[in-house]
Amino acid sequence: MVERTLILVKPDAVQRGLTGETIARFERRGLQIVGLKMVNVSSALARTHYREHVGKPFFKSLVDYITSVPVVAMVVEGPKAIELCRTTIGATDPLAATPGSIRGDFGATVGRNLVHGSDSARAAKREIKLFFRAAELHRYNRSVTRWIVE
Ligand code: DAT
Ligand code: MG
Repeated sequence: MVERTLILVKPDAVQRGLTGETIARFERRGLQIVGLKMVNVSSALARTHYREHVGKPFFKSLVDYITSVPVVAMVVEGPKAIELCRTTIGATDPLAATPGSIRGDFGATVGRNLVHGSDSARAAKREIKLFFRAAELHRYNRSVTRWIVE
């Protein structure tokens, strides 16, 4: 099942010069980047994007963090891309993230966990729309990619 998901290279990863490394992890997994740009996340966009966390004790610091430095937003496409990206990213708390995942290799604390990936088909659809217009997403011929689509 081919899916699309929203990935954000978050401020700490951008600041630490890990943008290329992060993008490469998804490419090497065999996923296709169909949209990519740098975005200054406004407070309004941050609050909408993270609306499920409104009211939690970390919400304000989460919004401050995601709006602090431009992020790199991308839409990634491939078979079961949502779950595949979540596995590539690793557990929310880098302490629990498997070594080999992005958070497991580069993260130390939950408040600076490097990457966002949508957690469901519903979330992916909503989040992609928040960050990209349809005209900013590009398909190209699947027959020249490495995917094997069941
Ligand atoms: P994920 O980013 O793995 O989907 P989430 O949706 O539960 O995790 O939370 C969104 C972000 O909020 C997460 O990447 C980091 C921050 N966060 C989550 N739980 C937290 C906590 N207990 N303390 C501080 N920040 C937290
Ligand atoms: Mg989440």
